[in-house]
Amino acid sequence: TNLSVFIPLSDEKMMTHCPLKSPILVGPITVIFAKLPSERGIVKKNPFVQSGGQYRPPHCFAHYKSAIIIPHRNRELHLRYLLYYLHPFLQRQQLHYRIYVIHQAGNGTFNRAKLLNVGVKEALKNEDWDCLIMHDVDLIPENDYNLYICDHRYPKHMSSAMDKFKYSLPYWSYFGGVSAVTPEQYLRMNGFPNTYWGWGGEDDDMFMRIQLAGMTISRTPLSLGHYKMIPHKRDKENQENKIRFTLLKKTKRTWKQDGINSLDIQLISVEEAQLYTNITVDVGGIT
Ligand code: UDH
Ligand code: NGS
Repeated sequence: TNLSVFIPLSDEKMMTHCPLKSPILVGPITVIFAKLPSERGIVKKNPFVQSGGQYRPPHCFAHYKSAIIIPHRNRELHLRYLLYYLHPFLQRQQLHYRIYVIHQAGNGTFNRAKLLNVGVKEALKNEDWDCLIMHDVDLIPENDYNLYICDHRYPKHMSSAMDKFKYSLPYWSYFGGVSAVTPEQYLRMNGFPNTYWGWGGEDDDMFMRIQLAGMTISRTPLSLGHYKMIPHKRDKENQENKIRFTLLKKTKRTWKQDGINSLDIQLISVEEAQLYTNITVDVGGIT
């Protein structure tokens, strides 16, 4: 007798890969900063986002795994708007993703690039991400064809058309705002500099190290790399870095010593909030 019985496959075994091109993209998005969304409201709108701000498409295997890394201090309202827009945006791209907010502890001078180094290091402890996306908190993407995935040839500059620069580039080698590197590209350029305190220059240093490491950049086409910046004033502890031009002149000599291989910080806490992983770090100060 034939004893074979019907064994139902678990959901996971039945699951196939997501389509190569997500069928639920909408293209241009209207971004407005009217009434501030509540955190509860955002959670309610994103029921499939798991603790720590992680998401996997529930009905198919994602092709790409991206970590979104946001340097942050004292920009709670910006963060709220970004989360409100970014979670649904990334879900429409059918990505496996997680949002990391890297919070600089204390009131010392801000250090964006060092916080990004911390974010990369911590994110890679969680998961073998194939793409690391560095994301300023005040930039909201306006087109979901701007895919939050890496270019495996070169580091990718994504915020190529910001509203404050009239939807074009301020200068050709601009690498600020939002960018994407693979872990391999990141290691090859020795990560980012730890030595830029205050505003300006660290993104130009990143651009230089990419070239010094024998790479170049790729860029999201200007027609898709549209971002709206949340208007704001200069932050208190992020004054213009007066020595940035001196530092940039030395990058060629310093990049191999200053970077992920010399990162020195005190991790204060790692908490899984509902909408993001909250990493607080003491990055020290100017020495
Ligand atoms: N950031 C914070 N808190 C701070 C400073 C910076 O969260 O106190 C983060 C945040 O993610 C921000 C990013 O670091 O988007 C870059 O900071 P920034 O101050 O350089 O960014 P932005 O270009 O503002 O938005 C510059 C101040 C306006 C000066 C105009 C000079 N042309
Ligand atoms: C350049 C800065 C960059 C900065 C860019 C845009 O001059 O760090 O302006 O700035 N480089 C140096 O200062 C060496 S913005 O208009 O967004 O304030 O990202």
